[in-house]
Amino acid sequence: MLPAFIDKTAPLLAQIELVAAQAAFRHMQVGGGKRMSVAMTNCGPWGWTSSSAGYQYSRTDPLTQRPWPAMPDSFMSLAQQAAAAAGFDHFEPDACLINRYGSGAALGVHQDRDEQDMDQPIVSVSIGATASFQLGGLKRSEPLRTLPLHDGDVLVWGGPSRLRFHGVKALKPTAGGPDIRHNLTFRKAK
Ligand code: MD3
Ligand code: FE
Repeated sequence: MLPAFIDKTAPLLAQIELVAAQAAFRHMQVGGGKRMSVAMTNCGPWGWTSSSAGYQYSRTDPLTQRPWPAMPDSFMSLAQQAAAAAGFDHFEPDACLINRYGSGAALGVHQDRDEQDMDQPIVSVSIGATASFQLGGLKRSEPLRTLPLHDGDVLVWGGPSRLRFHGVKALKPTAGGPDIRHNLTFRKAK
């Protein structure tokens, strides 16, 4: 955990807007045709997608049939610096999933297991409103701990933590603060 690894997230937000101008945020469908409350887009060679057909990494955006926008250089260096600080040298992410949480948006408890090599970490970056993050163990039945994720926090999930169950409770923006939260997750998908 690298709390407040980043001191200014405004430049990241500007890059997110540039990505979203090319690959719009959308609410993907999950199991049984339910629409996710979190809106998502991607940048980098591979993008995570969900449809009635299931979850998969795709080279193209299903909304446009075009390749996902390039990963900004600043994203790549941030991900590599954070991974290195946590002991993962030579991290070469080929996917960056961008989640957007409006008021009330939540992410159900899940494992991230759509990537090929579980020895590669996932780097996550929190931007904007504070989230109530839920962290479990390696089995769904294990209890969940709740911890806040603040603007600028960066987490590196590697080794035995890579397959821990986790989720995000419904976003409750606080008065006077940002009312949206973004989260970047850098992955080696393939
Ligand atoms: C623990 N995102 O995109 S970030 C996801 O805040 C996802 O949007 C959340 O879960 C969000 O899949 C949580 C923290 C996080 C990200 C990836 C992990 C925790 C993780 C992978 C393995 C274990
Ligand atoms: Fe996840």
